[in-house]
Parts: sequence; C-alpha cells; structure tokens
Amino acid sequence: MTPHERIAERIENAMRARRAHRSQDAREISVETVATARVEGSRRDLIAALSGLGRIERDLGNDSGAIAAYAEATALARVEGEPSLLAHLLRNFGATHLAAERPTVAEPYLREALEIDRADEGCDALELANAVRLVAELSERLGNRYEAARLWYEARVRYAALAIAEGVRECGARLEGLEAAGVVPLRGIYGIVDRAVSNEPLALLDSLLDAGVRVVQYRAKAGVDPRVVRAMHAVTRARGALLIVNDDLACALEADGWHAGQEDLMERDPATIRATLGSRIFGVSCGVPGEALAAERFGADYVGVGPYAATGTKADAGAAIGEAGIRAVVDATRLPVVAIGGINAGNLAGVARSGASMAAVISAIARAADPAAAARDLIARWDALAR
Ligand code: 3NM
Repeated sequence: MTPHERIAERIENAMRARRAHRSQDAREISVETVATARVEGSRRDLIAALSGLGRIERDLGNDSGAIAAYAEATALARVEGEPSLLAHLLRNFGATHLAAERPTVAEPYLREALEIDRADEGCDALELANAVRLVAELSERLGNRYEAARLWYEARVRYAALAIAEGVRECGARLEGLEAAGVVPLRGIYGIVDRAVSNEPLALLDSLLDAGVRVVQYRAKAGVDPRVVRAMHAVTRARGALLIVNDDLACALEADGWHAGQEDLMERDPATIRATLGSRIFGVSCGVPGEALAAERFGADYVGVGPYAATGTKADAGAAIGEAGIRAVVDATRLPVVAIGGINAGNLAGVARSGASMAAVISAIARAADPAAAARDLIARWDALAR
C-alpha cells in the first residue's frame, strides 16, 4: 500500500465510524490520520485528512477544533490551486461559523466559495444551488433582506430546474417569510415619480400606491429636494411600499434605496457605495451585459435596462433596444432586471416575454387622465402575463 492509499483508507474508516455514530472513534482515527499525512502524505492527502477531521469536530460540537482543521486545510488548498476543493473547504469553514452564530466571521468564506463556484463552468448544479442557499441564509442573518430574497429566489429556481421539491419548498417558505416581514418583492410595475413630468409628486405617489404599486422611484434631474423625499418616504413606509431615490445618494439614505446611472458610479467606489447603503436597495442602469455583470460583482440588487421602446421622457436615452435587448441582459445576469423606456399597456407583453422582473413606467401613468386607473391596468396586465 502506498502512503496515499493508507491515508485514504483511514479517512474512509473514520467516515464509516462517523456514519455509525461512533464519533469519538472517528475523531481518534482522524487525528492519527492527520498526523500520518503530515509525515508521509502529499499536500492533497493532508487537505483530505484535515477536511475529514474538521467535519467530525463539527459533529462533536468542538467548534475550535473544526475551525483549526478547516483553517489549515483552506490555506493548503489555496496553495494547491484546485478551485472546487477550495470552495468546498471554504463552505465548510463558513458553515461552521454560521452554525455557531458568527455570521460576520462566516461571511468572507461563504461569499468566496460562491464566487468560485459561479466562476467554475464545471461546477455541479446541485453544489451551486446549495452554495446559493447557504449565502441566502447568511445574508438573512446579516440583515441584508433584499439580497437574501434575491438569493432565496435564485436558489428556488435552481432547485426547480433540478426537480428537487424539498429545496423548492424551503426556499419558497423563506421567501414568503421575508415578504410577510415586509420585504417587498422586486417584481411587477415599478412606478417612477419624475419631477419633470409631475408637479405634484405626493399626489402621484398616492395614485400609484392606491393602484397597488409597491416599488416607487423619485427622480428629479434638476435636483432632489430632501424634504420631498422625507415626505414621500413617510407615506411609502406607512403603506408598505419602497421608495428608491434617483441620483442623489445622500437623499437615498433617507429612503429605501438608490438608483444610480453608470456616470454616478464613475465618481465613486461601488464597494464603498454598497457599504454606505447597507441593506438598502442598490439599483444600477446598465446599457450592456458587461455592465450588469460588474453590477453583480459589486453587490447591486437590480439592474435597469433601456430604452425598451421609444421614449420622449429621457432625451439621451438612445435607440430602443426592444425585447431582444432586454433579454440579452436578463440572460447575462442573475440580478432582477428592470426594463424601462416607453413602456405602456400596449407593449407590456414584450417586457414580460423578455424575462424582465419589473417594468418601470413614467409617462404612461403620470400623463394619463387617471393615473391610478392607468397604473391599476398595468398591474392587472402584468399579473396576467407573469407566471
Ligand atoms: N431611463 P417613460 S428611459 C428614465 O433607457 C429613463 O435608461 C431610460 O420614461 C433608459 O416611461 C427613461 O415615460 C424614461 O418612457 C422612461
């Protein structure tokens, strides 16, 4: 028997003892195996032995033992340069901290593991679904409720594709729990109160909320008035809706989120913005799939894409990109996509077909004779179109 075979056999023996609930035996075998691997084994043998020991220490509730084993195994796996092995160890390491109610310690390990799995084309689909679910759990414990909702949703889609009913059920229940706790789903009609179109932003806000719109943006290109933001936010908060502020980051901190254009990001470091916003929503306008991928990396909650159709509301919006243009971004990102530009009752079906999660509307509501009726009609149409 080669040293590698001997070590592999002992690891197997330890795992057999673990499965037979002989945890103390399993631990003794594992400690010896690690000692042997240090002397005779390759780096991979030692990683495998430490990983087995970490798992057993976790079973025994020996937190510090598990962490010591995983810390060493993870450091060795970095040197080894095998991504799936490193992701596996980081995840176990992070899960140990998470189970011990230390989400902030777990965070970098679990996030890095998910990043590695996402970048790995050969990653097993179930492994990836589990990785997403674990980070959903993490972000919920950290209080990042919108990120948690997005990840529970993604995990549910992944389990559904694998026909894993248990996973679909659990993720669905977690999403419902968040929604019951006041997390507004980023789906449906996204109403924009644009100061250039509406002289009475609070009256328009009332119409939107009366109609059932739950995500509202305040847009004032000539300058956002913080008093208007405060007044609007008092209303949205009381009525269970979200207020997102366009452009003005300081004012967004008085509301539920910030919507940025690419130019707003150039002046700032996106990671700092994410930290500044905390658990508030961070939306970013993206023209091309590459910008959406960047937004994903720095932790945006949704991406805005347009113009879907010709619009007279934004002079520099550019040419309409249509259903195919929206779909190109939907296909490139796992973030919810908000389609915008020239959307009305007549062309809403194409927005739904494109896979966008939300349709953002200014003039088709604000310029209608009866804005509440127009918004209600759009919501009814969307609900009939969206699965
Ligand atoms: N952004 P309406 S189009 C604010 O393409 C905005 O990024 C766009 O107004 C983009 O619903 C647009 O009246 C205007 O067309 C949307």
